[in-house]
Amino acid sequence: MDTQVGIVGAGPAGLLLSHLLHLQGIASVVLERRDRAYVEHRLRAGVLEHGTVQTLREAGVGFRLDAEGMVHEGVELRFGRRGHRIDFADMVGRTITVYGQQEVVKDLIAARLAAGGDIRFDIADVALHDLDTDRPRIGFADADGRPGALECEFVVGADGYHGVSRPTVPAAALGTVERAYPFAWLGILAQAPPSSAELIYARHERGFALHSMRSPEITRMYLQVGPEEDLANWPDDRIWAELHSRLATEDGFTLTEGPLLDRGITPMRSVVALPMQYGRLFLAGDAAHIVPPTGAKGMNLAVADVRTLSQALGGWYADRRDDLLAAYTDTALRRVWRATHFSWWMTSMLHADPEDDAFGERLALAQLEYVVSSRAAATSLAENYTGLPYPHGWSYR
Ligand code: FAS
Ligand code: PHB
Repeated sequence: MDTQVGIVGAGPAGLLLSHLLHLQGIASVVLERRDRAYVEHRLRAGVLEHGTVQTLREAGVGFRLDAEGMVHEGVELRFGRRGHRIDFADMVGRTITVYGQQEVVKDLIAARLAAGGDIRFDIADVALHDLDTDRPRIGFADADGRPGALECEFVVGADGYHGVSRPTVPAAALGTVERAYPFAWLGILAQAPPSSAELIYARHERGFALHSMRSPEITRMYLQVGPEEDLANWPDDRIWAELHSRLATEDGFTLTEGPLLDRGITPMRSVVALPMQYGRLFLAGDAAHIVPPTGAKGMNLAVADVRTLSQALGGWYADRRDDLLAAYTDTALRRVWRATHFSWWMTSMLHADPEDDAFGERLALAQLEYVVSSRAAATSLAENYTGLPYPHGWSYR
């Protein structure tokens, strides 16, 4: 046997799992198709739930996060050209931290390599074999194109929505439930100081806009666009004009512009794989589920999956327990479906649905009015957005 756990994918899910297994004395190898620079600079999520921050701290990889992350005690919902703050700290006593996903990836790679971890970049042609036996195998070509294979005891597919793991499972053994949303997000990264201390989620008749950030010098923003929108249709001045329009308020909110450092369009979809395991293969993170980014849940769900899976694998290696492994899908999906519903709810409330009628528009506005005028409704948003508490008794040691 070459290693105990073979992990496909060096994103947050694969890297955190490898680290949590290492803390339990369990060996793993991470196989990543891209190079290190790519995965450490790929622009993705920006908001860490309360529990994600705690998990990274407890696992000893939260030092830079604590030094550089921006702790936020609330967010603003903006509609009808007026802002309404949802105060997380007051309502649920929890916060979020703004810290780019690529920074989490850098911290995890550094921790694994410092501990002598085995992360192999530029790996091609990954293929999974014998998943329904107790000696699953991963075939691949290494960075020099030489054929290789890893014989493991478990394989974890942490290779994202477009990875090879989920499609390897026989169709009869795994299905997906999906929802495609009739819009996408155009995201930009601007060299400009944020125009607000906290995130602003804005509903506007022209479409949704989100003001976020990465540092006191870098603003991250998004615009709702059509599902098939072409980035070529969006020169800088059109992007800024649309952001100004959708974020404008009666009291004269001003948006600071700056050179664009990055731009991209992300489709909006929800997908959940059922089940999240097959034989000795376990799926974690985007390989198992995708949520629209409106609820800032994608990366946080990946962390939650890995907390559950690392504890289940730890139980197997420590006491040959297989109950936690057998329960992985059910345990993970409780949180996945809660986050999927919340992401759908936030998306429906804040986006101008082109397929909706005037009735639908009024329903969304009524929901927004209720959330900003009812402590009970605002508390529900706060507890979901900051992340529901994890089940008690988790430990990776
Ligand atoms: P990832 O996709 O991060 O990592 C999978 C890794 O597997 C990648 O490094 C990939 O290169 C590798 N891989 C794939 N196939 C492979 C193969 N065959 N062999 C070897 N390696 C392979 N979430 C939010 O919460 N907020 C956001 O704003 C947000 N924005 C996003 C923008 C974009 C463009 C995308 C695609 C996603 C966004 N997400 C966002 C969701 C995102 O953050 C994911 O939830 C998060 O990356 C999940 O982490 P992983 O499951 O580790 O998957
Ligand atoms: C981000 O900062 O990238 C971000 C924040 C909140 C979201 C989505 C993305 O809901």
